[in-house]
Amino acid sequence: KDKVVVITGASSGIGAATTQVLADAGAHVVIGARRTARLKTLADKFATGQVLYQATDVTDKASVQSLVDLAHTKFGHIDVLYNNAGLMPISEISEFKVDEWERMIDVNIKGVLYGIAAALPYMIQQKSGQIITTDSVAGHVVHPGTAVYAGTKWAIQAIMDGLRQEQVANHIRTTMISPGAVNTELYTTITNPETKARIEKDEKEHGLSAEAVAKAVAFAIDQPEEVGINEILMRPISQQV
Ligand code: NJP
Repeated sequence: KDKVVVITGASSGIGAATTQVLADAGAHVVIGARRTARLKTLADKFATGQVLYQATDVTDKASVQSLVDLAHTKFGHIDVLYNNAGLMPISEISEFKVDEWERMIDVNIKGVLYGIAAALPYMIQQKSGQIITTDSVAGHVVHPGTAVYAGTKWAIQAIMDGLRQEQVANHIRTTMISPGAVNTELYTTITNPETKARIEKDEKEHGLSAEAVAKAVAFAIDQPEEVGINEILMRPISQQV
C-alpha cells in the first residue's frame, strides 16, 4: 500500500496508468519522462508529496540515477523500480533505419540497464526490492518488420532472468510485463506512414487498455515477498500471435 515505486516513461500510456493505479492504492510514486508538463498534470491529481516527478531521459545514465536517488532521498528506501519507457519505430531491416535501431537499443535496452544499475545497489543493501520492466509479446515472437524492436525485447528477457538468478540470495524480485497490443501513444514513434496508420488502427480498435496492463503490474507488486511473478504475458483475446 505505502510502497515506494519509481516509474520511467510515466508521461503517457502504461506508465501513466500504472502511476494512477498505484497512487490510488496509496503508494508513493516517483515518476520520470522527458515531457514534464504531463508528469506535473499527473502528480497534481494526488496529495502533495505522494507523486513526485522529475525530467528524465533514460538514455542518459546520470538522469536515471538522479530519478532513483530522488526516491531514496525522499523516502529512505525503494521497493520497486518499474523500467517502462520504450519506443517502437518498427521497419524492415532492409530499410536501414539505423538511427531508429540505435534509439530502440538506447531506450529499450540501455535505458533498462541504467535503471537496474541505479536501483540495484539500494536494493542489495536493503536485501529486498522488485525490478519490473515492460517487455512484450514481441519478446517471444517476431514478424517481418519487428525484428529490431523484438530484438530489444528478447534482450530484456535474458537480462531480467539473469538478474533474477543472480539476486536470489538478496530476495530481489524481477517481473516482466509482456503485453500484446495496448491502446497507447506507442504507434506515434513509427515513421513509416502506412505502418503507423495500421498499428494505430489496430491498437485503438483491439488494444488492451493501459489500465488493464497497470492492474497486472499492481498484481505483481502486491504478491507476498516470497512470491516472484517473473512474467505476465497478456494479449487482447482478438490477437492471434
Ligand atoms: O507507449 P507510450 P506505451 N526517456 O508511447 C517514454 C511497451 N509495450 O505506454 O519521454 C524517458 O504511451 C515516453 O515519455 P516522454 C513499450 O515497448 C507497448 O505503450 O515524455 N522516457 C512515454 O512516457 C514500452 O516499453 C505495447 O516521451 C522515454 C513512454 O516512454 C512500454 O510498453 C505493446 C524516453 C511511452 O509511452 C510503454 O509504452 C507491448 C526517454 N528517452 C509493449 N523515450 C503497445 N502499446 O502496444 C520514451 O507489447 N519515453
